[in-house]
Amino acid sequence: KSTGGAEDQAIFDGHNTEQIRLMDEACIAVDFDDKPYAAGSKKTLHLMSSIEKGLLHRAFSVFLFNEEGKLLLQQRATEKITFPDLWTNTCCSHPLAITSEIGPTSSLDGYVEGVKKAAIRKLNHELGIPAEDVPYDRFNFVTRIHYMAPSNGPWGEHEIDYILFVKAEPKLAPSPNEVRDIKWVSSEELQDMFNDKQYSFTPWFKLICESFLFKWWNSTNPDVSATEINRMLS
Ligand code: DMA
Ligand code: MN
Repeated sequence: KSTGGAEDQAIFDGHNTEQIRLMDEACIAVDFDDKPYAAGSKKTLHLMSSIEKGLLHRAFSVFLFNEEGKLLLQQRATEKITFPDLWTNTCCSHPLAITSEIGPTSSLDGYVEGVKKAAIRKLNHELGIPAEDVPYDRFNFVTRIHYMAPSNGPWGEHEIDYILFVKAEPKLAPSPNEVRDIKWVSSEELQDMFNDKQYSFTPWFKLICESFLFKWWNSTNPDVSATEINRMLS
C-alpha cells in the first residue's frame, strides 16, 4: 500500500494525494521480449531501485494529429510525481494488468488491442477527450521502443513503449491534476520549441523526436518495423 510505512512516507513526501493514489495502479511487468509475466504496482515499477534490478514494464505514447497535421502536446502537471512540468506528446501512460488491457491473446496483435483500449481510457482521464472522438479503429500502432530514463528523486522509467498515432478533432477538457497546459504544433513549430530554452521536454519524447518523429510526422504508414522492438538504451 502506498500510504504504508516510513519508507513510503519518505518517497511520497510533499506529493499530491491523487497522484500518490495512482501509484497503486497495477501495471504490466514484461520480460526483455515484451512478454508479460506479472502485475506490478506503478510505484514498484517506477522506483530506480527496482529498475536497477532489471524490472521493465509496458507503456504507450499517443501522438494525436488534427486534420491540419498539427500534433497536440501537453505540459505535465506540477502534481505529477515523475517528470513534472515537462512538455511531451499528447498522452502517455500504462495499460493496466486487467484482461481487456493486457489483450485478448498473447501475441503482438493482442497486446496492441489492449494498449489501444488503455489509450482511449487515458485520453479521457488526462485530456477529457470523449471516447467517441477517438474511435478504436482510428489508432495506428507504429512500433515499440525500449528505453530507460531516471526522473527526479528515487523515480524513473524503464519501458517497452507502444507508439500510437491517431487523427482526430477532439473536444478537450484537460484535468489540472494531470495537465498544466496544451499546445497544437506543426513540425516547424515543434522544432522552434526545441530551440527555445523556456521549454523542457520528457526524455522519451526527445528520443522519439530525434529518432523518428520528424520523418514520421502525420504519416499513416511510417517507414519502420511494426514487429521489432527498437532498443534505445544507448
Ligand atoms: C508513462 O507516462 C508512460 C510513458 C511512455 C513515459 P505517465 O507518467 O504520464 O503515466 P501516468 O499518466 O499513468 O501517470
Ligand atoms: Mn512507466
